Amino acid sequence: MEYFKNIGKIKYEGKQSDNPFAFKFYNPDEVVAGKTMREQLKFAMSYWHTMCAEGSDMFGVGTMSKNYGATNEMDIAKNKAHAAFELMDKLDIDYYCFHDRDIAPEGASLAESNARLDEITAILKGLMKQSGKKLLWGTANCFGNKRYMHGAGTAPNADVFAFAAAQIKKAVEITTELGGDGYVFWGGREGYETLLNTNMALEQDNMARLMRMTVDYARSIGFTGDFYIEPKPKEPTKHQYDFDTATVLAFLRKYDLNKDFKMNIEANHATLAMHTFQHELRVARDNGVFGSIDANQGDMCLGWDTDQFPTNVYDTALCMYEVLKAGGFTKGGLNFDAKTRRGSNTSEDIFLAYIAGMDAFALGLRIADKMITDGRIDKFVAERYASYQSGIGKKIVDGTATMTELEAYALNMGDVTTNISGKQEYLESVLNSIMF
Ligand code: XLS
Ligand code: CA
Ligand code: CA
Repeated sequence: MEYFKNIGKIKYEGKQSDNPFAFKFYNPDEVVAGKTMREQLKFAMSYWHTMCAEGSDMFGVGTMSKNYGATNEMDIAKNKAHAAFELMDKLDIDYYCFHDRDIAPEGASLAESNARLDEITAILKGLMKQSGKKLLWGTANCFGNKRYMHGAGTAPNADVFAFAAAQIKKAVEITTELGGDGYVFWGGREGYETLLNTNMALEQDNMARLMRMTVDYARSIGFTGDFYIEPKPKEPTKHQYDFDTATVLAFLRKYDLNKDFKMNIEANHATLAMHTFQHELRVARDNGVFGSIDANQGDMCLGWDTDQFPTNVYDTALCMYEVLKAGGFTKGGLNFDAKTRRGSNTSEDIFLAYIAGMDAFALGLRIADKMITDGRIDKFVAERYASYQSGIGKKIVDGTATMTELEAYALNMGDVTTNISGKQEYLESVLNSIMF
């Protein structure tokens, strides 16, 4: 059965093409910065937005159907799996990501939910074998069901914690069964609405306990992928514990989990935390925890998580600059955690949205490579810090300078006589000249 009948395989046609169903910048086999674009970008499809989300919001019902011609919920799930692989094949996407509840609907009991997961996992495994597609990461949806209204790992009720642990155990098992390269923790409802009812210390200790148990269990059953935490400052809770990369790093270090986890950085979550996407990536890179990316963008005029397909090429260029500087992806990749707008309600729109996002990242990669070979920006930054390469600066960096020595140096100097311009506007124009 073919689900997207009027759409064929999307091919690269180059930027002169006006065929909406063609890539203009993403040429999978072209080598950019030493690897093929396919290897550099490692695109993934998000099962939840692409295969499941029907466009509902808090003011209205869905505008698209994701039933794939079936009526019974397990038949829908089966058809969905086949449709997902057709879509990935047509878009030439090699990876996918899912929550447990995206692939199989929750049953009346945990045992039934698990049996449903086994049934769909077997189908996905077969489809992966046929197509060569891979699982970038799996995760558990520990936020949608009402039992998680006060959180999962950070719930005040130990029974909820136990249920979440059981759900995560199964999600880790199916991720392992499918050869997943990663397992994600996203905070879901792990945060709080008011400190008047919250024991923040216990909640965070418990979250760390759950993460430690998950890592130990996953390794014991042969999971060799990476673990990720995905920072987000707010939504659904007022305050999410995994606020941003810096906050998550402090948490991981406190609980001695920093060897086990890397970051999954989402663009829209960065801007919700009042950071740029590049900032979050830089913090991760500088601290050796850069892992994977949820590619999307927010809306400058809206303060919530709109999960739009990424089309802003400045952002994708600066993102790919960080990725290249980090040495490229290892087990991570670019997962389109993005959905079409509610008004873009046809399956053609989904294809057009992926093409737009993939082309925006392909452009970003091409520009990032040019930024690095052009060298003006890197050279400027290196020269800006040149005073740390000799004399007193070198002593500071080497850790041999003392306060007394620095005082003597400053007294002798009188005052600082040279302070070179930061040239922000010039650098922004350099970036434009590289881009256009
Ligand atoms: C929600 C998150 C979520 C994670 C996976 O805002 O982006 O979709 O990526 O649970
Ligand atoms: Ca995400
Ligand atoms: Ca998001």
